[in-house]
Amino acid sequence: MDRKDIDQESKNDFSNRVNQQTGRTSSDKVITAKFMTEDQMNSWNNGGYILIPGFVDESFCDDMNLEVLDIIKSLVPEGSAFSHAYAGEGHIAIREMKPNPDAQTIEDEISKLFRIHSTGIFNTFIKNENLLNILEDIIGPDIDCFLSQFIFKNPGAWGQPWHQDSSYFPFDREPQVAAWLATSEATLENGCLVVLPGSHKESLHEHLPDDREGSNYGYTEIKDHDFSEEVPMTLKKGDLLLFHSFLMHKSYDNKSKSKRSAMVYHFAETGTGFGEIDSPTNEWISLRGRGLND
Ligand SMILES: O=C(O)CCC(=O)C(=O)O
Repeated sequence: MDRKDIDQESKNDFSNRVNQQTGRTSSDKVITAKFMTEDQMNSWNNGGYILIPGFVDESFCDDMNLEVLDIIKSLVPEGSAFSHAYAGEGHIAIREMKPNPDAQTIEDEISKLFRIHSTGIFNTFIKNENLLNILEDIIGPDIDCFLSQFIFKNPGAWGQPWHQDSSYFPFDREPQVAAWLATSEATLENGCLVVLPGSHKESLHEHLPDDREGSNYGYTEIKDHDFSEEVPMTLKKGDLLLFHSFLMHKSYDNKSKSKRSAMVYHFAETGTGFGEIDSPTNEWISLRGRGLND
């Protein structure tokens, strides 16, 4: 499929589906915490996110950045025909809709690689006990990881507009929790994440298609809100940001000359209902609690 074929109509269809959930609300509070610090609990309850500096070593991030290249190279062998998406061995890679003019290799053209949390180092990360402890305080004792994506954010790549992740998750309970691991430094210039603290207490807003010509398929945007209180999350390599699936967030464009990479996971309570058809990018893996005995 050519880049031009992801047209306005398919973007409108996507946003219509997303908006069937407009108005849904979620609980915002952790009342008793077994593992979180008081500061973490306040940050979650008031802001909708928790920042954990230096959660993993830089070398762990370097290993992730290398392992992701192996997957891309096996998914897209040299000389492969152009495609908007590549799928194989359970993984799905999506090309950047706005091409990087300096691209030399296929990974310079890839936007995101989905469904890698059952593999290698990406699977090791989600078994981290410190991570699971905090998730237990938020989600409860039965925890699944259902979605993962490595975001390459190549030079020139556009940021993702303001959105709430739950607009992508038509589930029967909430919240879900995102874990956004900076595998490179994330700066104002290279496209760090930006959050609107406290917005997780609001309902799901209407998400309209991202109207920038050449924006990635699946990008939608909240337009009925004041974002003047936005807070950029400039992170060092190895820092982890956990956030509520109703938190409004976006990311800046990458105006730098290097990649701004991140490994992003989403967690939910085991047994969460996803309706009749689950998204092809989801894969439910139990990590703690009753799902381990099924
Ligand atoms: O990392 C980015 O640039 C955007 C990520 C994001 O908004 C998301 O994963 O929901």
